[in-house]
Formats: sequence, structure tokens, C-alpha cells
Amino acid sequence: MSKKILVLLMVFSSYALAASKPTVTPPMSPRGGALAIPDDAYDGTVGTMACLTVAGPGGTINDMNVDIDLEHTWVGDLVIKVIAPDTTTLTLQSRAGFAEPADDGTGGFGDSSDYQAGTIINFANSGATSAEDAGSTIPGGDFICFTDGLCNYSPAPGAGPGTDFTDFVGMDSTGNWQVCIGDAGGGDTGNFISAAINFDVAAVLAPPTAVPSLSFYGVLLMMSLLIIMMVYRQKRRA
Ligand SMILES: [Ca+2]
Ligand SMILES: [Ca+2]
Repeated sequence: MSKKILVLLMVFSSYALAASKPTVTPPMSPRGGALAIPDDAYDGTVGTMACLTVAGPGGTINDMNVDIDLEHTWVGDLVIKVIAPDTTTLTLQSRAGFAEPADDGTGGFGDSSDYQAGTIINFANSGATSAEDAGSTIPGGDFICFTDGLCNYSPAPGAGPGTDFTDFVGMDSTGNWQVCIGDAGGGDTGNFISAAINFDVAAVLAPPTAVPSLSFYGVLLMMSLLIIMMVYRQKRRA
């Protein structure tokens, strides 16, 4: 192979490598501040919930999960949701231990276990326990995660919107996300301490720089010219 053709192939290979897209996982999103969860206020609307905002990092979502720190008695009162910037909503937990007929905050009691401050509850598709079963293995008044060691839950929307975190796959993560907690039963109260959304997104690529591009037909044309020149030289020597 001539030196010229070798150089041409090396240039072409470098363009092919530059076009590959890496995948990155950005650092954990910042946590918010503590909020009182309005007692017995939940009616299915976001306006009746305590919400914390988390900024999306940008990039297309491959997967995501949510960490929550809250303190509240009687988990059966609570509805927890994550809401995308375009308002796509996934219900993470809906009144554990109570088969609510509708997502409107009416009826039922559910499980009477508690959430304790400082124990981070993770909601992910890989969660070992359904969020509907939170507290089901411990007596009422004992603490979920702290007492039973069960801190990882898969979403259980119940009568609420959404299926699981695949609802967000392929979506642009840019913008303000909300994590919200509502309380649907009187008497038991608590606070929403912090939330983090852990995004796994495809890398946001920098805008292309002014590198000249070689199209397939351009390469073909250059190689054809090169071959014609080599044949012409051979003929002249002969
Ligand atoms: Ca339920
Ligand atoms: Ca309550």
C-alpha cells in the first residue's frame, strides 16, 4: 500500500472515532430543605403536597432513581410522587397497606409504621421490596428502614399515575423536577427533609468544532483521483 493511501485511511479512521458517543453518570443532585407535609390535605393534586425541586443535569435519561429522607408517623397516610419538567408523573408510593380505590386522598388507613429522619429511602426499579409493602413486616410505630433494614423499594403507583422509572427513559433530563409528598389521613404528621434524583444520562456533547468533514463521496472522489494519478505516472514511466 502506498504511503499516500495509508495517510488517507488514518485520517478517515480518526473522524470515525470522534463520532462515538460516551455515556456518563453525573454526580448526585443537590438536596433541598425541610418542609412540613400538610396533614390530611392530599386530594390527588400537586398543590396539596409538600414538594422539593431538583435541577436535571441535561442529557437523555437512560435510568434514574430517587433518594428521600423524611420523618412521618403512619406510612399509610402518604403518597409520594416524582414529576418531570414536562409534568410526566410517577407515583412512587401510594398509601402503603391500603388498596385506595382512587388517587384522591379519601378513605382507608393503611400501614401504621413510621419513617424516621436520617434514614434514606431509595426508590428504584431494582428495589427489592414493593413500596406498597413498606412496614408490612414490623409492628405499627416501628421504623421503616431503621428497624427492618428494608430501605430499597420499587415504585408501587396504586391508583396514582405512572408505572415505573422506564416512564422517563429517553426523556431530556433538562429542567426542574419535583419530588412531592402528600398526607391523606388526619392526626399523623411529619416533615419532608430532603430529596435527590440520581440520573443516569447520555453525555451532553459539546457543539461540533470547525473540523473539516469528509463525506463518503468526498473520500471516494479523492481516492479515485489518487488512483488515476498513480496509473498516469506508471504509464509515463513505461
Ligand atoms: Ca396503596
Ligand atoms: Ca396525617
